[in-house]
Amino acid sequence: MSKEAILNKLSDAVVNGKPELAKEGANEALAAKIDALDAINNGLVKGMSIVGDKYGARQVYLPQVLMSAHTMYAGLDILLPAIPKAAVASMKKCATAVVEGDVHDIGKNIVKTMLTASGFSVNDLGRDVPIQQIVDLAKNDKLDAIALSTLMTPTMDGMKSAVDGLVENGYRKNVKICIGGAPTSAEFAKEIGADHRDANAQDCAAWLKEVF
Ligand code: B12
Repeated sequence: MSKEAILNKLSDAVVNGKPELAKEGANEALAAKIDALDAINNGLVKGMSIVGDKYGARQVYLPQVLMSAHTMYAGLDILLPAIPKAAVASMKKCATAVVEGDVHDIGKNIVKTMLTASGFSVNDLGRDVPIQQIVDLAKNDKLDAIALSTLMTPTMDGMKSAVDGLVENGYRKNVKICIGGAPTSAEFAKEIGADHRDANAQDCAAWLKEVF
């Protein structure tokens, strides 16, 4: 099978939400000695970007996005370990988290997917994440960016506490803080001292790619 055919197979598998085909394509890519990062970027990620654009244009809906994300991760599980350490070390490090007190993580999972698809090394902390854990991890792991999510008004303060905690531990100037979720706004981001707010995951990934 040609390199192009394998890359198209990976992209189509993600667009159509076929995890078994993504695994098959990933193994074929490694067997054909295709560079793992190339197979990720020009195969899996190409497919996920197509789905992201269709989602933004309301041509596909949440279940398809989640199935495509699941498929991309099925391929990533095989290809990520094959990326040379040096290449991983050069990737910008980002963490995603739904702030303390909030269990709404579907949106955050799409943010995680779009950041991964944009070439970031993403450490997903999950949901209802204690603010201190976010603040400590940022400094200890020397993160380049943090993407915080909340869908509830009562838990928005957790985002301000995260920013304040990073000011206190002296790491604030080293990390970009992005926020999102329906109750948040660009004004709120400014008010709490975060760097950026976006309504959707793709725009956030695009903004972070631009700033780095
Ligand atoms: C699904 C859902 C649930 C599920 C969550 C399942 C899960 N694993 O996430 C369950 C049933 C568990 C749930 C529980 C509750 N829920 Co609820 N839930 C919803 C619902 C219907 C959909 C949210 C969703 O997933 N949308 C789909 C995703 C894809 O969209 P999204 O999250 O908005 O994400 C997109 C953008 O916002 C953005 N984004 C999101 N995060 C981020 C982060 C960054 C950095 C960026 C850039 C972008 C970004 O990008 C995403 C995709 O592009 C909303 C109503 C609504 N329509 O929003 C209510 C809602 C959020 N829930 C609400 C409430 C009150 C609750 C409960 C307290 C109810 C109760 N009394 O028990 C509990 C909360 C418990 C807790 N401690 O968190 C309220 C919040 C009101 C408020 N403003 O405070 C809402 C708005 C419903 C309502 N109208 O009252 N909920």
